[in-house]
Amino acid sequence: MKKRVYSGIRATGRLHLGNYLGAVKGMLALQDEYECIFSVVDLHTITVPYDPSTLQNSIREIIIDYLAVGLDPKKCHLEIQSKVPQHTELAYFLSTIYPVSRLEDLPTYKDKKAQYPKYVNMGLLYYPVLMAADVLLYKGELVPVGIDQEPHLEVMREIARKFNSMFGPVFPQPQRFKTEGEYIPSLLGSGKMSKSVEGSYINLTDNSEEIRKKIRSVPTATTSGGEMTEGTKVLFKLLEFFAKDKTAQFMKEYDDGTLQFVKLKDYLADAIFAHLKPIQGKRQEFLENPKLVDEIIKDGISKCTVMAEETMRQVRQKMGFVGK
Ligand code: AQP
Repeated sequence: MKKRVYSGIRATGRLHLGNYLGAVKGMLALQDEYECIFSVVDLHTITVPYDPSTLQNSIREIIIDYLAVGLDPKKCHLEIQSKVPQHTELAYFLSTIYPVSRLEDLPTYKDKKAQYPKYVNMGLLYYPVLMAADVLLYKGELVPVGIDQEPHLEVMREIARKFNSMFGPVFPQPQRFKTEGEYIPSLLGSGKMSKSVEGSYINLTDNSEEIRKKIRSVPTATTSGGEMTEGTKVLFKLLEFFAKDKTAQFMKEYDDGTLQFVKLKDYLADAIFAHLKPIQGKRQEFLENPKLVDEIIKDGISKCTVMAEETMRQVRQKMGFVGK
């Protein structure tokens, strides 16, 4: 049997370069070789403030982004988390074997508490348990996600080990599949690129003007040379992904003190757009074919439900929920 891969993205906004390089690139790398399930994790979406009237559209936008970047429904299953109710059933079972104190210590929980001090809810605390259930439901062994998710992967493995030792072997020990873009910094020069931090990101759907404007606004220094500012580091990091062949030349100019930042920025902006343009073209094709998208979603959910139910049958039986 092929190893299983699981990853998901929240429907909190359009995909950005951080999601693309940190998670989606990993998904693309794995879809040829493994049995992959890629999800829009809508139940995780609602742990932060959101608008119910736009939720369904946001979910669909992520599915269309997945298809546009090249996730192929012939090679992987595309899922919407809430449409496979076994996710929440398993999460509840797993929550009964895991200590609250460990969850309170997790950096992502602390970050979100600081970001939304008036929206600290049980779902936010429970997030890593639901995420563990997401992956374990499919017995996922590889999880292509950014480095910010590593603490959640550890929780997942702890839960899997504890379950196996309490009730008997069911779950594997999932590992993070690392990509070169596992951490893409914010364009603002501090923190990570994030959908919910305005000014921090470039979306996969941005046009050339938007990209140029955003890249031009990355804070740099007035002259080049010496210790790099965080903003300059971001530019060089993005160059590595989108214009690798020019990095050495720009770096030399930087070290010589002759670099004109605006030249680097415009070069980079054009290179990013050149990379995104075909993705945007494919996106348009899927937007114009809603029936096909509906069928892909329906098919993905139906296949995932069969796999999910198979695991849940084992879990219910092991945990004493099946009579003789
Ligand atoms: N800056 C990043 N660099 C590398 N990987 C990243 N990921 C997110 N930001 C970066 C990876 O993208 C996947 C999906 O993330 P998510 O949308 O489920 O949640 P997130 O990590 O909270 O992403 P955002 O953009 O920061 O969303 P908001 O602002 O809504 O919280 C994950 O694999 C993540 O590692």
